[in-house]
Amino acid sequence: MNRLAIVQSRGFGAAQNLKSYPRVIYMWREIKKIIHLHHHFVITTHVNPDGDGIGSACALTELLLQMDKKVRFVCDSPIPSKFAFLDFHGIHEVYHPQTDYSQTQVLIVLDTHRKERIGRLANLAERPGVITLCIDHHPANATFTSINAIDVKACSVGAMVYTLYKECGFELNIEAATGIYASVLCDTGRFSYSSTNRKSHKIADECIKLGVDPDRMYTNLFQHVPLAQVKMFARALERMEAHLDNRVIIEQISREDYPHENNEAIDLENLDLDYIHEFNKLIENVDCVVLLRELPGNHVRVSMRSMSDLDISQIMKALGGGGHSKAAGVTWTGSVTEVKEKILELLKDALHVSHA
Ligand SMILES: [Mn+2]
Repeated sequence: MNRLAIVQSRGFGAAQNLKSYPRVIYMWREIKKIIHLHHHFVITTHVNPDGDGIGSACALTELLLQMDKKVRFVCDSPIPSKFAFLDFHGIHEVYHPQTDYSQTQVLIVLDTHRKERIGRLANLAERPGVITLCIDHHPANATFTSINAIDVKACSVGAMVYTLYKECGFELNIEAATGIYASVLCDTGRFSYSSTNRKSHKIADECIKLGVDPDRMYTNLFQHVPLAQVKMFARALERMEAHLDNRVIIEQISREDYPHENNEAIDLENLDLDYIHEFNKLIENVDCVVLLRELPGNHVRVSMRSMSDLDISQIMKALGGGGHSKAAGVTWTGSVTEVKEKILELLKDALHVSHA
């Protein structure tokens, strides 16, 4: 049985709850129809794009090119250099208000369904006559796009683009396979998260058969941690705290910990700290790890990972953030101490711990 896609038409508001829809409505058909009927496409993904957003955009670009469509990949962020190899046609552009997007007929949003996550691409989404599609795997209560394929069971959006490829009757080329493989590898934590399923391995198998080199992909995507950042992590580890019967680990990166090598300005907000969470997953018998990172301007970036059945998306939602059940976050305005207390309070309830 085909599993997929929650699709609804424009006008769907927060008043109606997506969850009240049958969990899975098979609606690639609608998306295929829109693709067939139009010619000028803009693909986008969330700001600070990750391997899934970029990998799935890369694969979708290939599909649309195979269908003789005009494709632009426009983001409100640059592509991190480690992902640049996925932009096979050099088509990625950072959104610019002076650029002419008037030919755009369809905007396809990948790996998010939230308007505020696509930055200034929201201007394009609001343009009269532009049809908006969304392909995403984050739990959604409402969307701003007209037609949505949302599959919370999909291991990555790249895996959903893989399905769309098959639905459209096209075979993956090596470029599409590379994008899809990258998306699956990144969003499954290299086949280790709970999102990893048979399909992720099946897709990987097909990509490798088409020529994707797993060793090279690993090197390209993951071997990028500067020594200065490892030293920063070492300082965070030194002041690591265990709370709630050692079930909760809290790590904190203070402003003075940030590396300042070559006096280069670092993009503190977008530091890639996945390697820290990869390390944290090795810790025995904990329910979750909370990484708190001081940002300029009285902000704290909170990123949480759950190692048990604990659904941390609820915790982050309570603080105004969001995410998946096992990986979620929020940018908090206030002090580290304040947000730490709030999180511990929420976790105490969630974990049914009677004492702190
Ligand atoms: Mn994703």
